[in-house]
Amino acid sequence: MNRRAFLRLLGATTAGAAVAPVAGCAGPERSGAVLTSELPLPERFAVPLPRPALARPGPDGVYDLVQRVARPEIVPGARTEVWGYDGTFPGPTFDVRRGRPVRVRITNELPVPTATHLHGGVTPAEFDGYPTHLIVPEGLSHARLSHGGHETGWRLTDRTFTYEYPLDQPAATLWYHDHRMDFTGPQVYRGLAGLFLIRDEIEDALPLPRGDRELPLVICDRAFAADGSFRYPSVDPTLLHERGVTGAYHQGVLGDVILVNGAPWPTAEVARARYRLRILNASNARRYDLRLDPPPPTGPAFTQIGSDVGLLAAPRPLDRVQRGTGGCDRRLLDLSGRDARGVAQRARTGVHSGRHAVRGGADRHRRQRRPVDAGPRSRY
Ligand SMILES: [Cu+2]
Repeated sequence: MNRRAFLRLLGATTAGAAVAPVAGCAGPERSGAVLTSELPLPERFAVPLPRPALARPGPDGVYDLVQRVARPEIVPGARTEVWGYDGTFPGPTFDVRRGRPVRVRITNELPVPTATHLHGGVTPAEFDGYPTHLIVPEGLSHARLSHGGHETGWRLTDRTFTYEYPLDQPAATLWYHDHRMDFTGPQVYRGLAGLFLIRDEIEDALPLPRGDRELPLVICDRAFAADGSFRYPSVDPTLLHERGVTGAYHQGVLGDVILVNGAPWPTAEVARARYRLRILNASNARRYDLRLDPPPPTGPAFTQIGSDVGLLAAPRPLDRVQRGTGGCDRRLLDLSGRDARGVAQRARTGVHSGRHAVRGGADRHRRQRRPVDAGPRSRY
């Protein structure tokens, strides 16, 4: 095993520990509460790291995604109901180019209304996936929907809607996810999230690892019920009427199983070479502290090259990667790891304001931010 190495993500838990904000966003961070699994926890490093499928446009150039129920085997020996884009969790990865607009036709075959928001996308309001612009599945009458007391401003579309993304913005690692008013947290928890990668000529010109050396890592924690389903403390498990969570979970839900690309504590065999890691923290509330174990003897483990607004002006060496779930670029990181040996997560817990995660609604991350033009970027 001289030439190979393994990339693994550990996940021990120290419940209830408050963690200071890393940087940037205002607002207190508080701990969520841990929800424990009723299933025996899966063995660590027993399953290979999956790579999410690639989204592909149809003959008419439109990306067609159907939101539907699926029952994959996430924990070996059990079936878990997920609500996924194309029935997958995470959803298919978009790999698209700056300046080439894409259309994404979402058809909702789930039992609940949905909205899809491209996080970090510079998108016209019409296609932004506002929490109040819902795609309503067949058979669900508009009148039956609970609107949580908000009576105006709703826009309901039957069954299918085509989002148009101009992509007039620099290369960046973005993600798309459900955004339904009051139900974003539980609907993302059930699987409605995926990566959206924008590339451009500036990035093309950089000597970055590509192809197999570019690894998407969608990290999230989940808890499992005895029947294999995701455990979540919704007041109304149908997610049709009453919003909110029970008891101790108002500040966020922490699961006790760490999933990467939808697999529990997976392992990936990697070359002793640099990799580009596209990291998304898709957790409800958990923060991560990622490090190489053992740390490399010669300098920092990682080089940060970008965030969800694009590439940085210059690479930034990092010994560890801390990812939270709040606004700014806390969920997403684009980095290049050196001689990857293993990634250990000294897990800590913590939460952002909880509004986006638990209640949906007027989350602060959703506001549009103009991408920063990071200036000269050809230094590495
Ligand atoms: Cu978002």
